[in-house]
Parts: sequence; C-alpha cells; structure tokens
Amino acid sequence: MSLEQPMTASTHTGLRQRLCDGPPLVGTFVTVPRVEILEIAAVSGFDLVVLDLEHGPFGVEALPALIAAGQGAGLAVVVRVAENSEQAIGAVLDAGADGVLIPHVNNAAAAGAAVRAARMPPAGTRSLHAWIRAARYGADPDYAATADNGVAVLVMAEGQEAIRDLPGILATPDLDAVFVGPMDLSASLGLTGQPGHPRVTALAGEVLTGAAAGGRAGGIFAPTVEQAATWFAAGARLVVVSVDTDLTRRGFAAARDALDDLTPSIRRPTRRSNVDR
Ligand code: 3PY
Ligand code: MG
Repeated sequence: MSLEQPMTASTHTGLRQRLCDGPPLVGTFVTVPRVEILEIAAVSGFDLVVLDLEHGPFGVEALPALIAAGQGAGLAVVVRVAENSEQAIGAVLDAGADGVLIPHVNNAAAAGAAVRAARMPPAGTRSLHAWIRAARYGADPDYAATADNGVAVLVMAEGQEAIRDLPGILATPDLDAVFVGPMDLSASLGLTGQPGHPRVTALAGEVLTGAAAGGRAGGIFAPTVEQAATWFAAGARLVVVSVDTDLTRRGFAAARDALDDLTPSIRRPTRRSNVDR
C-alpha cells in the first residue's frame, strides 16, 4: 500500500509520535466529567484517557479544565467527538486535546473529511484561531505552523462498511490511527452486545493487522482487561480498556462482596453484585 505521508514523519511530536513509534498505550474512556477521574487514571498508571462526547453527558464547555487536569497529571487526552463535523473536531482541538477520535467513520470519504477537519491548511481545512487554549492564548507564535505536528487523528471502524473500505480508510493522508469499536461492530453483524464473538474478534484482528501493514496505528476498545491483553498480543498500539463507570462499579462491587465474605453478620441474603459480568 502506498501512503503519501507515512507515520514515521520526523516532524511528529506528542501523541502522534507516540502512536507511531512509542511503546503501546493503555487508555480508558471517561464519561464522568470530573478532574478527579482523570487524576485517578493517571496515578493508576494509564497513559491516556478518551473524554467521551459521544456517550458522556457533557459538552465542549467541560473540556478545558478536564484536558488541563489530564495533561497536568501526565496523561495524553483524546476527545471522542459526537459527530464527524468540522465544527465538532475543531472545537476539541482548540481546547487543546492531544488527539481526536471520530466515531462511525464508515468509508474513505468520511476518513478524509475527518482528517481535513483536524489539519491546518494546506493539508486540511481547520479554522485557525490564534488565541485559543491550544495556542496558549496567543503566546505561541508558531501555533499555526506546528499545530498539526502533535495532534493525533484516530478514526473509528465500527461497522461492516468500514471493514469493507478499510484499504481506502488506511490510505487517507495524515491519518494516524484506525480504532475498532467492537460494540458497534458486533451490532452491525447482528451480534449486538457480543464484542467477544469470534466473528467480531476476527474482523477486529483484520483491522489491527491491516493498520500495521498500512503504516497506521491500530487501536481498539476492550471492555475487559482480559480482552485488552489479547489485543496487545495481536499488535494493538493503543487499547482503551473499559470505561470509568464500569471500573468504578467493579471497584464498589468488589469491596461490597469482600465485606460479605469477611462479615457474615452483614451478608446480603441475595448477592447482587455483577462485578464479574
Ligand atoms: C464501540 O465499541 O462501539 C465503541 O464505540 C467503544 O466505546
Ligand atoms: Mg461505538
């Protein structure tokens, strides 16, 4: 496959460079828009968080504080936009995100539109504002020239159409990563809610292999750490493991279950934990 701009471009910095040739990255989705959640992810050893504007109950107004807190704690902060539009993508990059994750990118045309929205002219069509957070409020005189260097663009392959057009998506100039959404992929195969189904994992594996062969980073969401481990073994450059809500619920449930085991006097008659599900 010929690529106009391979990922090894020496100008790449930050998350772009880490996706390209750094150690594999471990992330998690954040749907609870609290500084504390990001700081807990950081002290727990995560490399990256994805602030989720597609499924989380918050908007761009929350981003500056969350991104600042995450970056200050040492995390790379990616934002998943709710839609593939110039406005949505530009807004999260203006807020200073290290990368943007675009859901439901079903074909090469959609991938091209996403990348153009994220890149400054002449590579793309992103609107320049020199006094935004990402430009250090005007204190970065080189912002227009350097903005693209560190910003990672990750498009989600999460439907059968995207799998069919994978070569076209991978050939998109200036794209950094293709990221599999196994939940929606399972639904598109008529296997809703079965991200571990062999037909889903086979296609996901094809995306990761294809991405590596095409000079892009392959990433994937894994609902469990066990699935995450298999994806790292399959060569994933980025695995986003679970979601803040599920990790919190599992922690709560594990503590409550452990108390039941240790203290028969407070044991619930029926164990309600779903920690293993
Ligand atoms: C998916 O698996 O479809 C996702 O979008 C992960 O959140
Ligand atoms: Mg999805």
